[in-house]
Amino acid sequence: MQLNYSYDALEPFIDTKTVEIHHNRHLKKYVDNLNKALENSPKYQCWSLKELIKNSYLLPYNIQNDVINNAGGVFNHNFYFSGMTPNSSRFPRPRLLAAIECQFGTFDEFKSIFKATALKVFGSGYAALCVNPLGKLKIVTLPNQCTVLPIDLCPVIMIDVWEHSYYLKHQNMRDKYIDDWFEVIDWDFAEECYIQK
Ligand code: MN3
Repeated sequence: MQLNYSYDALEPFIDTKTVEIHHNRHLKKYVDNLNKALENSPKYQCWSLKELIKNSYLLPYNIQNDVINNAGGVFNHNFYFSGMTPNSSRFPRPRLLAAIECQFGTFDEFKSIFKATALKVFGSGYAALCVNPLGKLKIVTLPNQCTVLPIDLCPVIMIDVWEHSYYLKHQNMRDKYIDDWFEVIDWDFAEECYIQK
């Protein structure tokens, strides 16, 4: 997946080296490993990431785990990188904002609940604001490279809290990283995800 911003575009919030290594090495590794897992199973190579993740039980047993972990890694990273922009409005767009206010009170209250949730992820994983098929918002955490697809949710915003996402700049201060990530959220993308659900 190509980024639609340069590696240094998210400075000073997310540093150049972190974005470069995260995209060019971590995400690339998931892509390479997924291709490797599927190399002897050509009939599944045309399946989308969503199809692979949701229907992984249909795959040959010996590749199921590799496909779930690596397709999950690609799906989650694609969403994470697509959800950031150097031109953030720093505030949700109208329809998502209305839903956030309806469910959490104010944007600031939502932010503090989301932040507390992202801080509580133990070990490696993600925190996400999702929308369910009825349009209700839900904050969830995902361990490792699990995705929201099997629980029938659509991500709206999602933060990677694996240490490789922030350690070079923020070291052990995940809370500062979460604050900085809030400065680069692409709320136009989030609005689209919310509307399309
Ligand atoms: Mn990552």
